[in-house]
Amino acid sequence: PKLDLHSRTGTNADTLQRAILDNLFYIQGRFPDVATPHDWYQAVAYTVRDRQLHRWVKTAQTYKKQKSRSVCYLSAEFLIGPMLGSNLVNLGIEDEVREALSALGQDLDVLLEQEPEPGLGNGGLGRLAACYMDSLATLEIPAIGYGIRYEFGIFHQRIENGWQKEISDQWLHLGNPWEVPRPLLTFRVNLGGHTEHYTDDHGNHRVRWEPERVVLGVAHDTPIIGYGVNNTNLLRLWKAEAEQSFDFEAFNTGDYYAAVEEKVKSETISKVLYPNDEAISGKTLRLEQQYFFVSCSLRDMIRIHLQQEPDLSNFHEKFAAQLNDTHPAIAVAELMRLLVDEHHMDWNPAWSVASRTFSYTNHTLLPEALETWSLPLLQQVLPRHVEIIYEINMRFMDQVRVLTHDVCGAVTRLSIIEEGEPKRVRMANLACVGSHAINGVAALHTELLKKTTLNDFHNLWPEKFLNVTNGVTPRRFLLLSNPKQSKLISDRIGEGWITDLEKLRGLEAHLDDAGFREDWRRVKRENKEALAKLLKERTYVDVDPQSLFSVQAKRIHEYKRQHLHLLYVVTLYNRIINNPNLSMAPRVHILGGKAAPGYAMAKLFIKLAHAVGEMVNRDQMVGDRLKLVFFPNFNVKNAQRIYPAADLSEQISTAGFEASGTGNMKFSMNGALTIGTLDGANVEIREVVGDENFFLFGMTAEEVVHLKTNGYHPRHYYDGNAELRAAMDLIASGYFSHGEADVFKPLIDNLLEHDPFMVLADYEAYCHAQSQVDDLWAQPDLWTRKSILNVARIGKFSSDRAIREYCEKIWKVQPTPVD
Ligand code: DL6
Repeated sequence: PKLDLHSRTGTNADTLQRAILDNLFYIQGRFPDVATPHDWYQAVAYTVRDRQLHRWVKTAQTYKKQKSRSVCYLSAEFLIGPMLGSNLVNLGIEDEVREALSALGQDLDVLLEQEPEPGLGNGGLGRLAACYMDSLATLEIPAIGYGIRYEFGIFHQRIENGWQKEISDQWLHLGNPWEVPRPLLTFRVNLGGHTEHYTDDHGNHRVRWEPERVVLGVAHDTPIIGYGVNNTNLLRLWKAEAEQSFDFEAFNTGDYYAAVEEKVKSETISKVLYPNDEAISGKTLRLEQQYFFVSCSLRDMIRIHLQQEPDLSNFHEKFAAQLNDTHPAIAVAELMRLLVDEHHMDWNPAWSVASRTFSYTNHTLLPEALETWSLPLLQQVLPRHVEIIYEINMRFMDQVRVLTHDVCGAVTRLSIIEEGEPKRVRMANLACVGSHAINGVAALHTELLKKTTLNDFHNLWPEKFLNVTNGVTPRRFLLLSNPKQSKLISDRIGEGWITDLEKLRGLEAHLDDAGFREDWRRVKRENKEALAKLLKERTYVDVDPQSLFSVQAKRIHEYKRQHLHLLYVVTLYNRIINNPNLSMAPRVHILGGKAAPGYAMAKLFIKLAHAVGEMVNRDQMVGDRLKLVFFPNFNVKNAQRIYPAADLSEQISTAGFEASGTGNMKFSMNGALTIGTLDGANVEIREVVGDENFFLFGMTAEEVVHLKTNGYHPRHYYDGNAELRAAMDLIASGYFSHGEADVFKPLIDNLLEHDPFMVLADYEAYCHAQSQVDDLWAQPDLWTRKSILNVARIGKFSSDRAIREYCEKIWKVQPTPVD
């Protein structure tokens, strides 16, 4: 009787129950007696997706009718994480689904565990794109995320004997209930070959690209629903397929392998995500990936535009396209090719359209991380684009010569083409030239961009530069991942914070309520108990949830300085060995993160973490005073269980190297205090939470540069600090590596001889800040107050705020609510 017969997509528990069973039968051909937890998970996922599709159709109709300007977020990575939990939260039907499932004898929490993680990104940049998709939908902004449907996402990290082993990620193996394949929405993408210039019947100069091969891009759509709204945007990912699966001629002549070769070669393009979070050079496949998704996306945008408009002269009024770093920067040349070669626009109006369409976000200052492609490689894969890039550059250089008078060689540095053998194409320069706005991802980062990496561009076009500090979605990283803290907050200040994170400020009024602080402590303890249980399951290490949990979870990189953290753990160990009765704050140090497979030093950090952990954790003398655990396979799913349990967030990169960081925001949002340098968004986090609620240490970005310029001698710090020396000597002695002193020699030698990220220079200040942490830990009630204040003041770091800024300052788009 309670069935909602009018709506196939109703959301009361009875309708949901019926829908789950229907999907189990009619989509999967299973029935309850034989259904596995994974079958049930899929049935629920299809049920949720139906409700999203319902809203999605309404959304598409609304956007079309209102001719809304749309954001197109072009990104080679979307680290979206598991979808079921967040979709339930955003649709607001978690309780109803739970009820429906329990009537069917199923437990939602068990089913949530069944979902494989779509690991379509490496880390910060990809996760940021996913947070932004959530906020765009929640803010009712018409948007499409365009990217690649990698068959294999970021590898799974397995630990063998302390070393990272990469296991391929077969996330699509059992099917993906969230996506809707669109086999008819395809584009043919040219690769290789040559160009032919000719004059058409009207005397116009035209160019034809005769490709060496053609690959099909097939759209796969994932609906992204906003929180508490009907707006459901699209994440459109492209899968590469062969144009024809078989070369029949080869097949008929008996050469079966040759016949399937083309298919395999074509599909390779979307086969695997490159597991590097820095630029990858010299890989033809990577360049093909970038071009492939950009070309499909732009042509899709053109297709949508021409459904409503007679021509492309106002394309930029319909779309704002954001280049998420330089990975999609070839879009500048591709849009010019499409407009000029295929749609026969003149160069100047085409350039005006293109440069008003694009804007570019930079995510790194490291010069070595800036993407460049060798000209011969580009020529081989994209011959027409090389011509177009030359044309863009020639016109740009003419402009530059006039504007700069080539003071101090600015022309050479601004050129899109880097001279050398071979010549290279600088993708950041192409992105800057082709965009009307350029932004960094934290205030400090943007300032440094203007002063250093993109200084010449800033001198040329100061008005193009602006900052949009990153943000993270509070739906996934607080409401979903920390239900207990969320409830505690909502019980006090209502639920408004979920879509207006500044409302968390209301918590400050409860700071003096001892009962509230007690509840706050209880929630943190329960979250730590849950993590302790998980750590035991995954690593077999017992940790005491009463200890201080100090966590560093992020990609492994020298600039992020996991080795500084480890040196401190070894220092604590030495202190205990030297003074067995030492009274200290009991600590559990937790590290997690993946290393790029070819990054030997980063992999050595992982080995060191395990080696030290192995000795420390089993040393009876140490007992519960100190533990070191490496949490394997850090990904979105695991992150959601780690953030809520952290007391201390380790954000210890060398100042001037971390563009922003977003983990720092997630930890703080979950009540952790930060120990950190003045780097990236740490600066702004400290500003809002208050200096007294943040453990600051280390050199500033300016001091780092100053020291480097004046000659940095790491040995000086080693010689001058007995504890540092003892920690390094212990590692170098082979104590942690079964007597094999060579294992960590590259790391120790590197620190003593080069130490490019000035670990030794910051060591003492770091240890000092850690002592301040201990002092505060000894005053639990004061710690709790500071933890509450961190949460209360973290509102700025919602991705909703960041997206609002992009909308106002760069994209000029307005919300289009869907009834
Ligand atoms: O802007 C998102 C994020 C920043 O918070 C980090 O500071 C920065 O390191 C990161 N960059 C990347 C580069 N990746 N790739 N591929 O993730 O971007």
